[in-house]
Order: sequence, then C-alpha cells, then structure tokens
Amino acid sequence: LLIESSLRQALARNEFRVFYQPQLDLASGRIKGMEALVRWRHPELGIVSPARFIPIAEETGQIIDIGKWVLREACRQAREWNADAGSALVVAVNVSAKQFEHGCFATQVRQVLEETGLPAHQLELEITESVIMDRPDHVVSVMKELRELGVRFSIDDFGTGYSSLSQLKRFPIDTLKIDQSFTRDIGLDEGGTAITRAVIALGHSLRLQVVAEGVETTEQQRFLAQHGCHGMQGYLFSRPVEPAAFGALLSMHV
Ligand code: G
Ligand code: G
Ligand code: MN
Ligand code: NA
Repeated sequence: LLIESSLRQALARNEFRVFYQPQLDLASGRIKGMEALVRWRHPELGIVSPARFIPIAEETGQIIDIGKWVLREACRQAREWNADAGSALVVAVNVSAKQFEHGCFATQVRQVLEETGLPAHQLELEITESVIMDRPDHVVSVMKELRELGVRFSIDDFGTGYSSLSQLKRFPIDTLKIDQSFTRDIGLDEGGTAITRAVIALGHSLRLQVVAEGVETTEQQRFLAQHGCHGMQGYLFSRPVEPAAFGALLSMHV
C-alpha cells in the first residue's frame, strides 16, 4: 500500500533511475549494446526492484508514463554515449504489454527518437512472449509500424512463455534472448543445456541474433561461443550499473 501511494509521486519527485547492463559480442569480446533496467530510489524504502513495482504500475496504468520516461532517458543516454565514443551501441528497453496496448505507443516511440536524436536502429524493444500472445494482431501491426522506422525487437526470456513457433514467424523479430534459467543449466542439466543449444540453432536458421542472459561463469561463456551464440549479458562481465560506471566501462572496452 505504501508502495502504491508513493509510486504515484515517484516520477514527479524524480526518484527513478536507469541502470545499464552491457551486452557483449561473443566473437569480439566488445560491448555492442546495453539493456536499460529501471530502479526506484524510494526515500524510505531505499532501492525498490522493478520486479516489485512494475506489476503495480501495470495494474494502475502508471506504467504508461513510467515506461515513456525510461524510454526517453535510455535513448537520450545512448545517443550521448554514442556521440562521445563515436560508437553505435544499441540500447535495449523492456516494454510491458500495457504499453503496447496503449493506442499511442508507436507515436510515443517515434516522438522519443525525434526528441533524442537516437537513430531508430540503435533502439531495441524487448518484449516477452506473453506480450505477443496477448493481442497478436494488434501487436504485429504496431511492431511493423515501428520496424519500418528501423526499430529492432527482441524476445525476452525466450523459451519460458507459451508462444508457438508458427505465431512467432509472423512477428518482425531481430533477436532471441535466452532466459537465464537455461543459461544457468549449461553443463549442469542435460535438458537445459539441450534447450540452450536448440535456441541458438533456431536463431541461426531463422537468421536471428541470439543473446544469452544471466551468464555468470567462463564455462557458460565458452559453451555459448562454441555453439555460435552471438551475444551475452550477465554478472560474469558486469551487473547492471549506474550511468557513470557504465561510461567508465565503455571507455575501457569499446
Ligand atoms: O534488473 P532487475 O532485476 O531489477 O529487473 C527485474 C525485472 O524488471 C526484469 O524482468 C526486467 O525485465 C523488469 N524491468 C526492468 N526495467 C524495466 C522497465 O523499464 N520496464 C519494464 N516493463 N520492465 C522492466
Ligand atoms: O526479465 P529480464 O530478462 O529483463 O530481467 C533481467 C534481470 O536479470 C534483471 O533483474 C537483471 O538484474 C538480472 N540479471 C542480469 N544478469 C544476471 C546474472 O548474471 N545473474 C542473475 N542471477 N541475474 C542477472
Ligand atoms: Mn529484459
Ligand atoms: Na530475460
């Protein structure tokens, strides 16, 4: 209850922060992009995890404004880093079903890209299988509209949802993100290892990029590289960090 009432003021009080987790290209070892992950610095509760407040924000509808703020901040920051470093990092932003359902989502994204000057192909929107299966016809039309601008799409937590492969084929997707539950199983559990290998192979045959999440060990990294996974994210290289720390990482690794 405390969370619900203070969430209403959090945007106006400037309590949200965006952290960034680097995404590495497995072949070159270079940073090719970053995932934006929102944090809430509550005056009394301290840092509140999005796992706690995003579901509430979705229920109350506040996710529309919070999501737009995160999107603008992430695009602004990506544009600034790319200008400073002469790089072309792609920023990945998580999007809720509620944002997609909202009639103006494509317009909002277009506005944010114009305002911030980030090239559309340097923005990747992360959606889950449930976003897609929620209202497939509506979602596919919004995705196609944004895809025409150059915006990229990834499927987050791939393999944990209920989307069918025949459905997925209809959507303009660029990247599959292997869920961290599968990454964790590499070398430990036969089933999980087989799923990871299968998702990478699926990505290759559909000409999609494959990015593994939750990479924590060099064994996992080696396995993924050997099987032709394109990218990785995880504590092995870096946790999600605040912008200043990410800027420092960039100056060493790009
Ligand atoms: O980084 P972390 O443990 O805190 O993220 C927890 C969950 O919150 C993850 O599932 C992540 O996708 C989600 N999340 C983080 N930032 C955002 C955001 O800006 N929008 C949405 N919709 N979800 C987010
Ligand atoms: O649902 P989504 O994939 O967007 O959520 C990403 C979540 O995973 C975030 O909460 C992020 O902080 C967390 N995360 C990122 N890298 C690792 C990792 O290597 N190990 C674990 N356990 N969590 C991670
Ligand atoms: Mn994500
Ligand atoms: Na995920």
